[in-house]
Amino acid sequence: MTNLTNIAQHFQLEGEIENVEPLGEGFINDTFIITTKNGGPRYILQRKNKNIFSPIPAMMENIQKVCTHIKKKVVAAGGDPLREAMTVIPANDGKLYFLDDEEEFWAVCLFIEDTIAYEAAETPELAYAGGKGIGKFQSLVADLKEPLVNILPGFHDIRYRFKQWDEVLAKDPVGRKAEVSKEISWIESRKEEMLAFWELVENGEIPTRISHNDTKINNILFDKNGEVLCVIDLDTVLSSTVLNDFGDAMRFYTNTGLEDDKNLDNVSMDLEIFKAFAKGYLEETASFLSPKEIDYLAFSARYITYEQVLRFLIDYIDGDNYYKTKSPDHNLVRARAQYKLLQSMEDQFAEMDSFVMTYFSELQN
Ligand code: GN1
Ligand code: MG
Repeated sequence: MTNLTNIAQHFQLEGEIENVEPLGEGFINDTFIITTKNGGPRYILQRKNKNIFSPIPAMMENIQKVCTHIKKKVVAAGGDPLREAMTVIPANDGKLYFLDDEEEFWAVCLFIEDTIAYEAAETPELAYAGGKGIGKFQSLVADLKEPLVNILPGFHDIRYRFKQWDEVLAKDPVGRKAEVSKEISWIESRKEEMLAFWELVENGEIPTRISHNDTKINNILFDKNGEVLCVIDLDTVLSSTVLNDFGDAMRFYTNTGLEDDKNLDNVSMDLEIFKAFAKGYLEETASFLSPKEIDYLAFSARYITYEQVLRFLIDYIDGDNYYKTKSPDHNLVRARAQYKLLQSMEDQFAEMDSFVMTYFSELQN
């Protein structure tokens, strides 16, 4: 077994290590918290998933570029750069990661104390604050001109996902395809409208900007007054469309049930939460988003939720190689629950869209 203290010792930590313990249940990386003796700083240690993010050193450079850029702005605004931005802690050799004997990549960042991370957007107020947080993150990085390396080719690119889809269906490696014919038809019947949207990104009608790409609510730290302090988990920062961030947040925030709810009656889209997040988000971004981005803002919720149904189904048919799962049908349960959410978004789409359009024009006046 990996000796976590030994791994942690390879980083430039302040103080002596007291212990290293598991933290949270990410689907992709393994996360630990390092405590140092005599009340010294705490740190987050992560084993980064090299099968997904590739190459890890470039991912860490991307993260560092974004953090450095945000820190400069926080300082200029009189804020605290150690609390309002993530701080990457380099290894003893100055690299942003440590490669162990088993060829696993590890990285450390400072743990920000006295913050709250929510698991669900329980109130419109919280959703509004979350919308402001993601909007502000996007506006802080909007003028970051240094290019980021694309360490996740095709991440929210539906054309790429359809390629994976066709391949996995053709192979059917574990014989699960026959039992999911209904689910396959959910995907096939919406293919064209999803590709039509993505074409606008491909041909530049929807611009490419720096986006976070994993905007669930627990990737934002709030302070004790309910204000957004800092956006974390920057593994997926990419140059893509910022609509990914709005859409992914809506997939997460508005769900009245769980991402893997077995009881589909629990799952639907909460329109009030949608409106509250959209309000906060637009207040921070209306000044720089293009008309086309506004046109497709509400649709992005459907796009990302559809993509998530597709990704869970691909992984199910593939035999569960991507997401961590807790039962053999976990990915299928997730796909069904996300599909229920997608249907609820489709049913309420006219209201979602008209809210975005109306609030955006109010902000223009
Ligand atoms: C993964 O590991 P986590 O929970 O941060 C995934 C997201 C999915 C999410 C589903 C790199 O994020 O894209 O939306 O699971 N991240 C990656 O909950 O694939
Ligand atoms: Mg993540």
